[in-house]
Amino acid sequence: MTTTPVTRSGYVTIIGRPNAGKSTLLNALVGQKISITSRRPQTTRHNVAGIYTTEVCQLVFLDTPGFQTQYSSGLTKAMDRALKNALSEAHVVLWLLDVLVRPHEDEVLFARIPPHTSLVMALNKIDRLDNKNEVLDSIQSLDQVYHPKAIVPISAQNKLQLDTLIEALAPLLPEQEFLYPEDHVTTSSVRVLAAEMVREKLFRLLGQELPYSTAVEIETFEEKTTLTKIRAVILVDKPGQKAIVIGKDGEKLKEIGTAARKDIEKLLDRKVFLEIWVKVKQSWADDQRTLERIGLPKFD
Ligand SMILES: Nc1nc2c(ncn2[C@@H]2O[C@H](COP(=O)(O)OP(=O)(O)OP(=O)(O)O)[C@@H](O)[C@H]2O)c(=O)[nH]1
Ligand SMILES: [Mg+2]
Repeated sequence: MTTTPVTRSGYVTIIGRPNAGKSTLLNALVGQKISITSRRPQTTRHNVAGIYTTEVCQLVFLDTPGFQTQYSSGLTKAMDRALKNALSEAHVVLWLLDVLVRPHEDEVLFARIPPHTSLVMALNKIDRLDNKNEVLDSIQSLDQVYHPKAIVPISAQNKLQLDTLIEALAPLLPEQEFLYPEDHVTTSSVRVLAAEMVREKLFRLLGQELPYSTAVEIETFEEKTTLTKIRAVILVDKPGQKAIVIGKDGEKLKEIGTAARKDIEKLLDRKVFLEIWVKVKQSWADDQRTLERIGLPKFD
């Protein structure tokens, strides 16, 4: 007689402060870039699902915008709504902390975790520690304050201890059939992923010069026989910002376009023709319709 093995499946919502490494972790787990990352805080704006499947379990990780209370605009409210939605789906909450950053605002974030969910904490960037024993003190104090099911020191960037993290998370998921087909790695559409790749290059190539209020919309996405033709629009708030994005003789925009095209080609595994325009749209970050078009949920 053969018995079917018990399968577990569910949502693991990754929360934490901006820059903790949430998106880097998601990409490391699924082995593909599906969530954009950068040195600047507040890179992620909406929830991205990354699916990790083994023979007996499927963990659906939800990457969320970093939690902050410093800024407030239509955009940050929509980002906060995205975090709330992801928390309401969670079977397990994975709270990611930068091992080198002293906590603040953490009680506020902790209070957002729904009471019925299991909490696991991960201390990221251990590759940057000189003395590995330092992490033991942090583990002890976090354990006393938050009583999580587990605390795992990891390095998302160097893929250290990710198996240990999966082993801590998997038993906390409900016994049920897989939620998604086994070969799926994300639920994001290619259109959304393409827009995100462009936004990542903006973050990376403009650095501190990048105006916070920048968004990317895909206007057309056409699958031709030999290539995919994409027309993207970068939205900025003011004419001066348009000049920054375009750069001298259009050099900056060209660099952004080339880098983004390469990433999109890797993602789609085919040739891409990418055309990018920059448009000034004042106060787009407070405009409900624009926010919805770039994939953010409604806010009140
Ligand atoms: N040294 C080191 N750097 C890391 C590690 N994980 C992430 N980083 C870096 O930390 C920065 C922020 O990473 P992200 O993954 O964008 O952080 P995030 O938590 O998604 O940030 P937001 O989307 O802004 O909330 C990037 O420069 C990463 O390369 C790690 O394990 N070690
Ligand atoms: Mg992120």
